[in-house]
Amino acid sequence: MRIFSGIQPTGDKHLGNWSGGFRQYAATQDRGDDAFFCIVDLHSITVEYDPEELREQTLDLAAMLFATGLDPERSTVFIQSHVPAHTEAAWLLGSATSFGELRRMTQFKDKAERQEFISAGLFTYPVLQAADILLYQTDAVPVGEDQRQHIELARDVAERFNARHGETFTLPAMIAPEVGGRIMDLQEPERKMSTTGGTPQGTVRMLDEPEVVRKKFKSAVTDSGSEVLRADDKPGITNLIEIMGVATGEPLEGIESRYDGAGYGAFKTDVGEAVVELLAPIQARYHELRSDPRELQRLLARGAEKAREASDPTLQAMLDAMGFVRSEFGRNFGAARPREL
Ligand code: ATP
Ligand code: LTN
Repeated sequence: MRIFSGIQPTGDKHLGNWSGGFRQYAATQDRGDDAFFCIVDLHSITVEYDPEELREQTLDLAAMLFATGLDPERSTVFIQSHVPAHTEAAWLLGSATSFGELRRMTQFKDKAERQEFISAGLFTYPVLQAADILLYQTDAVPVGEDQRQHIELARDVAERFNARHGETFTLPAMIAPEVGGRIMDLQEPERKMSTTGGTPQGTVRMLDEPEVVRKKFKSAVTDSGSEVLRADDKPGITNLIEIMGVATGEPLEGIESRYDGAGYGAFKTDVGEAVVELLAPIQARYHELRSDPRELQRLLARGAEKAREASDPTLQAMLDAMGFVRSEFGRNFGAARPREL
């Protein structure tokens, strides 16, 4: 099965990203899937950013992807801007995406509210995401729940393109984890944990020191009552039970019965401890990998080579189908070569 997912290099990565992203990516290897993981630096320039930070954070994220379990022998990890097919395909797919579809995207509306300068790139962001996915004839996209609307758009665009120009793309499906597809902010459990849109105290960063992690869990907001049980009117405690479940792998019912009568205080301390234990080996591997940027660059260059090979046939098929002149006299469109003369 062909898998593709993307992750932004800007904004420190957090426990939500691990639960909806990293953890799922590593699981694809155990299933023997053919998987591509892309550091989407071109998406990160759609909001205000610092170029020097982007460069550093791109390598930070590469180290984090390997530290959380991706094996460069089994998975392809690469940087989006190293594969020009992504930007070419995004332009082509823009003609198969409607203004109305893009205007309905909730991520655009949320992010636009926080920007003084709302870039055209922020608006067309989901078209580039569709290009990312469709170029690889992707069967399944592991993401968190917040990406559902974007994956559905990619599917709609693929269907429209196939109907207009003939079968070109596989229709991608989304895979979200059954538990932990939407980890909530520890201070404001009505919104998702996020370094770009959450509260600093309610967001557990992958690189937070153990003491910081413990403190964040101790001060997590809980709900009225004292039962450790999941319920719609207990978003705080429900979130903590889910976090305990994904950190330890224990079924949620087991956690609830184990903490029957224990009270919120003891439970919060234990969830904090479980997360500290989860993060410790990841942080150690991360620091080791990050200390050798040359090796990271080498692995990423190899990933880009594999990604170029895998995506080029789709780009060629798109160009053929859309009516561009295909010539035997050298390059006729960007980095593309004619498929057959
Ligand atoms: P942030 O909100 O912190 O800016 P993001 O969602 O915008 O993060 P990425 O870092 O690219 O951007 O996300 C990587 C993966 O993490 C995506 O698959 C996304 O769905 C998932 N993810 C992000 N936040 C959460 C969360 N709170 N719970 C579960 N999964 C999440
Ligand atoms: N929009 C996603 C990141 C992303 C992505 C992708 C995810 C860009 N391209 C392709 C899956 C597949 C986000 O904000 N998390």
